[in-house]
Amino acid sequence: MKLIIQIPCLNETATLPAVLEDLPAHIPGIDTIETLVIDDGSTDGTAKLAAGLGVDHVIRHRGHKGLATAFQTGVDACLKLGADIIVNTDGDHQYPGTAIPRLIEPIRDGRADIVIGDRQVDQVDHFSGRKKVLQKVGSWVVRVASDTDVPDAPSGFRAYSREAALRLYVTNDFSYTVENLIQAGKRRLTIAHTPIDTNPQTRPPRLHKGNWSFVKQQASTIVRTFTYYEPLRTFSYLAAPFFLAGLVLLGRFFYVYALGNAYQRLLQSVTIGASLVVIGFLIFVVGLLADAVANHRRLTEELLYRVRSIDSDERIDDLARRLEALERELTLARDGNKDR
Ligand SMILES: Nc1nc2c(ncn2[C@@H]2O[C@H](COP(=O)(O)OP(=O)(O)O)[C@@H](O)[C@H]2O)c(=O)[nH]1
Ligand SMILES: [Mg+2]
Repeated sequence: MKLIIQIPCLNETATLPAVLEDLPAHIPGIDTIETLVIDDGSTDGTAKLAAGLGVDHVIRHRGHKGLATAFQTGVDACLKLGADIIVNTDGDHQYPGTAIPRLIEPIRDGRADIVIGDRQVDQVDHFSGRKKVLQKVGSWVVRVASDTDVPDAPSGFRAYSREAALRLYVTNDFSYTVENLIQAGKRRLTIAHTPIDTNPQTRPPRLHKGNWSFVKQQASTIVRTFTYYEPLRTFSYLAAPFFLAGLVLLGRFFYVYALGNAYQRLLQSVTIGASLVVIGFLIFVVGLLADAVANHRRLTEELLYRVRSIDSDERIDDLARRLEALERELTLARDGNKDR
């Protein structure tokens, strides 16, 4: 079994040595452990440092593309390099490399597709009270949206089986953590979690400017991803208040009308009620359209899975190489024949 530990980095020369130092050299049941640094256009020489420190694979984005893209670049590279298990950890030394053997255990033993390192947010000393509450509420929303029971949704310390890595694909530019979880939950992958301690903070988080921007971006990712997977439910929830309010107004009118009372007073509510019912109905129709789009997405996901499986299959690379060699030999033989 081959494990590749990937570390997306943006200007991490100060902490990368400590991160690498902590990584395990041997894990029972794992034959090979390799490291991969994805340098997302750093300006401090992170890629060079990584290569100098003996990182097995270094990929460099020419410009800065963001963490979600860097993560996906890493996963695709790991698949091509033949990883059976992929671990992601951060370059700021937030997560303990020494916990990796425990993190991958459920995947190695065939009990899970994904394992999330649970920082036990309550116990992180450098998180403010407000940040802890936000993290907890956020994780709860993700649990509901993804039908899973992960305690720490935005944790970047996680392990993926090859199958899970092939199944999941990040499409937003901001955060892979939440999108991957909702995709995984909706596609019924098995997600486990394991408690981890975190290292003392080495520098403030850079990914987002404060709690508010974090909440806004995560909320947008959650709503959009959830809508991709549950369009009809989402649009039915949106349509329901309009539809119900409209029905109440119309019902009241018909009730008064049926009793033979003075209904002229209520004519206005007929107009408003009918409009609300129509609006509710139109929102529902949009939901039907979104549902059709979602069905296409499902097919596209399946295609993507198969294409990526082929694309990262070493046997196919090997075949292509042998074919090339054969072609070369044939050309040589033909040229030789011509000369004679
Ligand atoms: N590729 C990439 N990585 C980033 C970016 N910002 C942060 N990172 C990396 O993502 C990881 C987590 O970033 P960090 O600033 O610690 O955010 P935190 O998750 O809030 O602690 C680290 O390994 C960073 O080097 C970015 O814009 N692009
Ligand atoms: Mg961090």
